[in-house]
Amino acid sequence: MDSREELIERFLEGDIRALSRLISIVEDGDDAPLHEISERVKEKDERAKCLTVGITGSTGSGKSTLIGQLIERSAGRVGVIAIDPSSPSSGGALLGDRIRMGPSRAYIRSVSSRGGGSISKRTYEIARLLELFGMDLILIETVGAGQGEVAIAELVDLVLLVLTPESGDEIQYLKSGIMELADGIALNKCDLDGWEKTYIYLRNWYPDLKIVKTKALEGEEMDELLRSLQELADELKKKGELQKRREKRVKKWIEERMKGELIARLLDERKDEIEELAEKVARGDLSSKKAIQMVRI
Ligand SMILES: Nc1nc2c(ncn2[C@@H]2O[C@H](COP(=O)(O)OP(=O)(O)O)[C@@H](O)[C@H]2O)c(=O)[nH]1
Ligand SMILES: [Mg+2]
Repeated sequence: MDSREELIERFLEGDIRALSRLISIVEDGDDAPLHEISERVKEKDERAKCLTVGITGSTGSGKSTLIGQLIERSAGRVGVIAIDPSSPSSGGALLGDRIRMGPSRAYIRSVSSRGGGSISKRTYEIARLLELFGMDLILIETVGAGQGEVAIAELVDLVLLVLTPESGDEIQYLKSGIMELADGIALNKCDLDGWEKTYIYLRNWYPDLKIVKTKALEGEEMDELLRSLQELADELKKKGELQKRREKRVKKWIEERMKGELIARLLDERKDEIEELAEKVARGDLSSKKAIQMVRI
């Protein structure tokens, strides 16, 4: 077994196996390596160049296929987080927990959503490790209609929604407010009949959204999609929106962590006192109202 210190050293030297090991540690709930690494990486430089994109949509819409194509075409290093729902999807084989050494050197990681909606609780931390490792592009694949997409928007720079012709997804998403969270749409499977109708519908309802017609299976329009993502990021950057989103998610994360620390410390310090008060209430020697008042002091 390598020591923590060794793992971190190797991570900083660009060892992808050390990255993988550290992700496992962080995934298990230990933030220490993340804090240590953030302090040692020239963070501002890393963050300025990495783009994090949430790719969301129904199961079978072609998200994994699309991601595979983007990896092939991306000039930089790509990190992928595939958030698995409990049931394995057809994309499992493509986006398994393995290291893919294509021309662009991508790292793909599957994480389970652990029953907590469609987003793993540790997605933010894993994405941060990928960012600090020096990825140029991070793609986070999520499934689910509803809360999942809402949560993903808080973790990424921009959200790409993958729709397919005549699936009716757009109607369902319209109702749940997901369309409002999307920065762009990939209308995938445009090799299928009926794509025009869906495309026109989307164009009419969302004139301001970037909509790219794709055929992920054939690898068509993938350069166009990559370009669109970059354009979207540039536009958001110009408006100061990218920075705002990034600051918001760091703030939320660190606030939660600090609160957690504080609560743990207080509970530890006052464990005996709490137990004593609880026993008094249980015996009828103290009212619950007084116990609450006393613990506040
Ligand atoms: N006809 C067609 N099929 C596609 C296209 N893209 C993906 N698929 C197929 O759709 C199925 C689901 O794709 P997958 O990438 O696993 O979808 P995911 O569940 O959203 O990740 C697979 O059988 C793919 O081969 C496309 O552009 N056209
Ligand atoms: Mg998939």
